[in-house]
Amino acid sequence: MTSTDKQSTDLKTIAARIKSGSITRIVALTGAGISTAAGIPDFRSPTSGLYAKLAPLRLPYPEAIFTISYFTHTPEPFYALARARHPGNLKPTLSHAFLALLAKKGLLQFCFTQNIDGLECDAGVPSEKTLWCHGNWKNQHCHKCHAEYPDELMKKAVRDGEVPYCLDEGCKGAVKPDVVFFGQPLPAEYEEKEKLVADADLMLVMGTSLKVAPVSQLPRKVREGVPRILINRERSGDLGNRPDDVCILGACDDGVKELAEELGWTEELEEFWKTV
Ligand code: CNA
Repeated sequence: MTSTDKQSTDLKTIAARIKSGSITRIVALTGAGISTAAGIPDFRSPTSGLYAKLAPLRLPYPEAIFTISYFTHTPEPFYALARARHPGNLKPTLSHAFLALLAKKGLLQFCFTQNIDGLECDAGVPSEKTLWCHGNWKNQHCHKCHAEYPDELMKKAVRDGEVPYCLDEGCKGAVKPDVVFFGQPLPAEYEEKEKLVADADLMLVMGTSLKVAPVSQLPRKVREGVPRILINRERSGDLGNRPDDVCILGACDDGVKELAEELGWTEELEEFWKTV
């Protein structure tokens, strides 16, 4: 674990400001890296990430698997890998629990997640404080006629790696979970919720490569002089470029432990995690 040292702000200072009550509006932005410890591979990690496993599928380009125009005529690759992405019965990680603890303490203004696994809410982050920027796996519809599709049949399709098709004989479109594919719009609330970033007094960015727009631009909307913390295995976006940035490079759960330690919340977080 290394914290970069050329910044004017450090973790201790930020923790002290949280403890003294001068930071109360934390906005979090999370990505696949907070869920890898729960057993869900991310996209871009070099050997374990999903994009590293695509060769046998002979896709024209890696993102095709999540691109709506490709899915409409070739949905098979998506379902060939759906099971690995959606294993079910997962326990939220310490990082998810930390976000829920922030919410419980009244310190979490809002959580933008790019994840579709729902683990933030499973940990206890209130749904009214969460925006699933890229949708989620809770429901599914025919991509053509938008008819609903039963959960049980969807679970079977994912388990078997088979494409589920619309039950309307006249349609027969491929069914797609309500996740946002490349080429699809973000949820309608995104534009409005985005404004909360400018009002944040701390931004916490965790487990994301910040490669997918427009969410990747959210950290840039934080006001100058407001601290931003990155907890990730590698640098991402422009985090680390501002004097008030703190980058904790390493595993998310270790970074969260470091922050919890500075806050004096170590035991409380561990106890809280056991209850989620
Ligand atoms: P990404 O592009 O795969 O980046 C993940 C980032 O997390 C990388 O920078 C990794 O180095 C880092 N990372 C991985 N594991 C850890 C760890 N344990 N500790 C610290 N850092 C780690 O994923 P993004 O979220 O940035 O990209 C956005 C995509 C990924 C969204 O559209 C998601 O829907 C999609 N995705 C979601 C899930 C999920 O819901 N759990 C899983 C895989 C992909």
